[in-house]
Amino acid sequence: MAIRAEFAAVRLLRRLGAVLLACAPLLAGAQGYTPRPQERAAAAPTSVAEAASAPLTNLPARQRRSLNGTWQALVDPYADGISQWKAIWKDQTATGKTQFFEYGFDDSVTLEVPGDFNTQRPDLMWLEGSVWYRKALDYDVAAARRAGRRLFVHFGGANYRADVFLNGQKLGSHEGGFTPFQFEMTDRLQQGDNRLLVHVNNQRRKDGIPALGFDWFNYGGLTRDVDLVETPSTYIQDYFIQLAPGSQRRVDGWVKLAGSAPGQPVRVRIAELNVDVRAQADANGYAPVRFEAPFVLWSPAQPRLYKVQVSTPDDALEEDIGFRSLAVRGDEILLNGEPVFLRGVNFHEEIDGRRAHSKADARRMLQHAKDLGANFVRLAHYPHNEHVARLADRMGLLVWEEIPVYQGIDFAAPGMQAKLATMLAEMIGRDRNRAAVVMWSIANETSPGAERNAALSALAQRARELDRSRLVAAALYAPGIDDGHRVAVTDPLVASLDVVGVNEYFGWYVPWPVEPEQVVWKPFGKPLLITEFGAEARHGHHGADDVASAWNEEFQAEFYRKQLRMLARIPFLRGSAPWVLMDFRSPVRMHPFQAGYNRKGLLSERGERKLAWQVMRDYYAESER
Ligand code: GCB
Repeated sequence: MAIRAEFAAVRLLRRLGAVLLACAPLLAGAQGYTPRPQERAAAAPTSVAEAASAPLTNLPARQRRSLNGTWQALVDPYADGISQWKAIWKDQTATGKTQFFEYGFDDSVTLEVPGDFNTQRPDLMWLEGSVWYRKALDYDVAAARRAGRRLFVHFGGANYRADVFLNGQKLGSHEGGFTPFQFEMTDRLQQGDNRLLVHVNNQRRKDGIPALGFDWFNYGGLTRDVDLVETPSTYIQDYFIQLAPGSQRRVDGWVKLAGSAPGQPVRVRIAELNVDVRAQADANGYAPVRFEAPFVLWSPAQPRLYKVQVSTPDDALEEDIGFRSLAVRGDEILLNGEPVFLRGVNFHEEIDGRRAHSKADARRMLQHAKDLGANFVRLAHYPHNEHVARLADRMGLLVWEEIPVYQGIDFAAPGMQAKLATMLAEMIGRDRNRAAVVMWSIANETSPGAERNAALSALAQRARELDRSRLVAAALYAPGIDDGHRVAVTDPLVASLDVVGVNEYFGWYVPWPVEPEQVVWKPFGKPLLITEFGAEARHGHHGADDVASAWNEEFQAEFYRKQLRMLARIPFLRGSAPWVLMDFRSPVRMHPFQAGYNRKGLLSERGERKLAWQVMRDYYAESER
């Protein structure tokens, strides 16, 4: 009911666009924040404290043991094992005659990790609740300790809340389904057999991010890679090696060390460019890294990456990193100093009717985007797994990454601002060295109001403090119509953004106010991306192109032609991203033609092309010329 109510509200909001438009100035509570260039230059780099709370960067380069594979699993429908009035479930087997436990892992079912639990077993398909995972772990911890090594368990993501226990002791908890987290195990691991227990709960929550209603499948479980990572006692925890804003040659970054003696020398090398820079970490482990080099700049046409080596006397990591500059000039987006048009597409982290999680999955999705002629992808509506950004770096696709601040967020909930900030920091922390990532999006379709305006403008500012080298964006609700044909974007959040995304559904949720070419978009002095537009069609259904309710491909293709007629007449349009690349599961789409899928895909969920695919493909081929 809650979801339906939310979606009904959203649809109503769309219909009331014009009314909202008129009220927007009244709804605007906080003033937005637009940093002047000099403020940007002066903004301090990421503080040590934030870097210290971030998980280990560059996991692939580290000494690690994958904990992926088959885990034992117990479904706990009443969340009994984590209830406050009972003992927390432990991995135990009765030893005496009078001892018994009313749960047990020994003969439990199994689940593959990474992977959502819903689609691995038919009885879990609609589960929104608790599942416990168990993994036995045999590690030579004595040798690691002798060598002064530290051991962490690292999760790429677990939806939505996770509680992690090792040998019956709690390591910690994490909230948020789409960002990485880790716990140290150095002193808790035993020589020989160890038991890792992870309780994962994917119940939707009013104070969650996202909250109760969203238009995608709520896949639960250990959806991403799990690793045991070994580091030296003083280790490279994180680094940021990207060009300084406004420069195409100068890197202005830092390396952050953590551990017992963080004040160590740091070295950064890029052999191909004869870069060999040394710095000294301060007592907090923070070493500024500044140098200039004649980079071949990264771009979609030439996604050039350099092997960057970061080392200390104890630790060494290598990573392929690209360098490119990004700026906004008036209503233009500049990539390496040149105006760029973003030929984009949206997609969810879903493939073959399950949560996508592997490099192969990521490659398939990104290849579809390439085949469409895209140079840009919007990862809807949450950070996707790390493979996606890493592959985008190699394949030459610009990326919009977004935290799941989606529609009905309860901005007034206690602790919400801290939760937002943490999620943002976790997303930025993971991908800030990816040249492909050009925009951090702080929200999708949130309604203006005092609390929301204040929360999101503070979040935009936070994003800039964490990373001055990228643009801050959000996707806003469809604007209203003035004078019968003028579209005005009046959301006060615009003032806080570098790039403004607008989701509009003229011709689908709302009727065209006038003919597409008569619609006039009022300029607002910033780059505009149409971050969503789309209509539903079931692959293989054919019929008249003017009957939406028939769910046919001809209607969808005609919808696209009309949209493109409007887009061609927006002088400050800097890119578009159709909603959506592929049909995706959604429990709020239960019309018989939808059958549990949002059918706005240009491709079916099996990758079959609908007629609209070619319309969009032609448009992108044309705009590339
Ligand atoms: C939107 C949302 C997206 C939905 C889409 C739709 O505006 O941002 O998550 O799936 O509309 O299909 O209604």
